[in-house]
Amino acid sequence: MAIKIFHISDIHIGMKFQRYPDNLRANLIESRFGALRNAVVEADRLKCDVLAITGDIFETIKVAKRDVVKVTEILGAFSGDYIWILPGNHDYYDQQLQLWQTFSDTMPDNCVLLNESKVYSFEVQDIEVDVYASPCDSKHSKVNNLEWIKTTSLNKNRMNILLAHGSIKEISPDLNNEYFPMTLQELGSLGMDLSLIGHTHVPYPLIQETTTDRVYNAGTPEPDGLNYRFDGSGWYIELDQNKNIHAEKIRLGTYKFYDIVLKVNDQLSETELLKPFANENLEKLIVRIHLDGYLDQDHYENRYEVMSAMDEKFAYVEINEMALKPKFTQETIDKSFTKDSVPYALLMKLIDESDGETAHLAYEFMMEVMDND
Ligand SMILES: [Mn+2]
Repeated sequence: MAIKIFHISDIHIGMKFQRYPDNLRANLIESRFGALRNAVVEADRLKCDVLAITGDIFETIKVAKRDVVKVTEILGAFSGDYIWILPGNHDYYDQQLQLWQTFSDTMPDNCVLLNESKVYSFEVQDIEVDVYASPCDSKHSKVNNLEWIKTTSLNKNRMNILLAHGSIKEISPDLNNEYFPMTLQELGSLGMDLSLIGHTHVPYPLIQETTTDRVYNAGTPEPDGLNYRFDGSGWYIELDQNKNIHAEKIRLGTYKFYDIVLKVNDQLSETELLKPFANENLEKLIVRIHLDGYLDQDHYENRYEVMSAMDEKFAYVEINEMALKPKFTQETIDKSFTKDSVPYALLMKLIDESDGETAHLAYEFMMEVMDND
């Protein structure tokens, strides 16, 4: 006997993607619903008993009502026993909020809104389960919501599962400690059989499969910006009656973001530009490439032609060529300096005796000094 849980988080329905062109923006907005749909499909395929969502399903407490209804409709397709919904810091719980009223009014019967900090008891596959829910009640908090658990004694005969939302010191950027900060050590000390956490968009642990970890951060199921370089994913987790665990990361996302520096040398070609994206579906990539390096004169002159050929290959591409420079040759030196000058002698020596880059820096420096005269 085992409980099978599908764990997702941070879907951020209602994210707007303002910086992208209309067509793509609409697709990115829709892809977040798509990721939720994919999660339901995967959870059913894996015959999961529970779909656990650990916060920030919605981008904001002011999310459009039709988006809330669309979410509850998607959740309605899940055929497992329970959907556990935890409010996060972006979609925190307040009974006055239209968001959670609409959600409660339209959510499927197997859905349980974990809006109170307390133990919720369930029976799943004949296994008794205590869910320790730590929902957020605000956007920011300097303290996490785990204190009440530290003073509660766990019933070790039951399966103890924590659902919480907030940053985890060891894995999340939270410089000002304002997102319900927790630590892995603190989570470990609670003695839970399983801790399901949301907030950090990068999944934890950063491995594909494990039989030892007890703390999971779901990550986002759909990548949401250039600073996110992973696939969108969720966790499939099995817990048997002896509390043995097995978890596997399941890919859910459609789009992927790349923000990369590409070092080029002498030549710029389509093949060169596409090299970092081998094995990817280019049509679903949103890409920013910072080109850096020196190009042969003719390649430098043709760079825009090669760069613009990328436009139709990706869902979206931006190429920054600020750090791209034409390679200089002896002819360039001949043109710039007279043969008996000091710069001429120095550059010729550097070309002979150093790597190209040093000669280049010296050349640029000299041109700069001359410009300033
Ligand atoms: Mn959050």
